[in-house]
Amino acid sequence: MADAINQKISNSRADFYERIGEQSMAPLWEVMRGLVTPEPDSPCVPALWRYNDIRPHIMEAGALITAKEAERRVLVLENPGMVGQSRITRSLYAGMQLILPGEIAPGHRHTQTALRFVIEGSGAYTAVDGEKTLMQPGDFVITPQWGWHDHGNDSDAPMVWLDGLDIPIVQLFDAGFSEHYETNKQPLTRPEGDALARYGSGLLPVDQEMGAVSSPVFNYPYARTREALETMRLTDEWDPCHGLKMKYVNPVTGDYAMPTMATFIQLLPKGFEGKPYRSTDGMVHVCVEGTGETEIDGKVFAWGPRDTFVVPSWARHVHKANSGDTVLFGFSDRVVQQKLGLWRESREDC
Ligand code: GTQ
Repeated sequence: MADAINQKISNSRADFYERIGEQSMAPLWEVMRGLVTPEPDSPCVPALWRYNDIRPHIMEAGALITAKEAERRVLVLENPGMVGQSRITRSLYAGMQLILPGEIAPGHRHTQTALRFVIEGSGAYTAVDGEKTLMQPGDFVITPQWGWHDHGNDSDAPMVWLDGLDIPIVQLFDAGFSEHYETNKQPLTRPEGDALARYGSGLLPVDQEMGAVSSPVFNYPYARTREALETMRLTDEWDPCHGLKMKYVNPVTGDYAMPTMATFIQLLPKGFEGKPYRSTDGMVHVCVEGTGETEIDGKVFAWGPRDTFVVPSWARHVHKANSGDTVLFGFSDRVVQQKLGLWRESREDC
């Protein structure tokens, strides 16, 4: 009897859903639980890309297509939980870009913001808005939204860098525009190092306005960053979860260096054993120096120099450094979440 009644209800509901579907409507109560969750329920899974494993494929791509034909010769680091979606977390894209000696990646611009984190090679360049910067391993380089940029390699060895872009965020807003530059290379109007001297030396032009959302410093050289970490460590004050962790900032505003991606550098001293931590920003890490491991939701990922790994939103994790000092670069959408009042972290209940 009860079964028959339930069947009747279920049939009339199915019939109702079909009829309202024709009016482009749907019942919230059938999907509510997946929409408004008690805590983040991310399709992103923890993952590690060991550079030694992926490098042969990156080099193989170099033999299959030129940087010019590909426009950007990049192997996307796709999160295994979101196959086919060209993203490493729900909100961020990452890929390994290769430029061989003598190649150029032609000029273009787009509303997506990009960061480059140099993994291998030395002396290839990126030109942004009339200034060229030569890149070294560990340098963090910014391509601001809608800025013309082209890349090239006048050195005699391949260069590989990690691209981080806010492609899924721009997609979310349907706000993507792009265009090609009329020639491969843009004209250079400022000498190399101008931006760093003008904006990254504890000085600013006297009438500098607050305007731009991205930092005018577009290369944060690793040599400077590393030296800063080395001096700061002398005070011997270590965060129990993060070791010594700093954010890259826009010197004009004091905010994060880019509007959609927060970037970090972190020193874990020899033998560091972190306490558990989680936050709502899924974080992409690159190991620059040292070796260590990160336990993410109970699974251990052991990494070394040039390896990339991703910690999903709200995943409990613990960093450990092995016998040497370790430096980790990181990027996430924390800057956006903080602007929207969404960002949360927890050290206690995880
Ligand atoms: O270098 O401009 O990995 O436009 C993806 C899209 C790099 C770039 C990527 C891009 C670029």
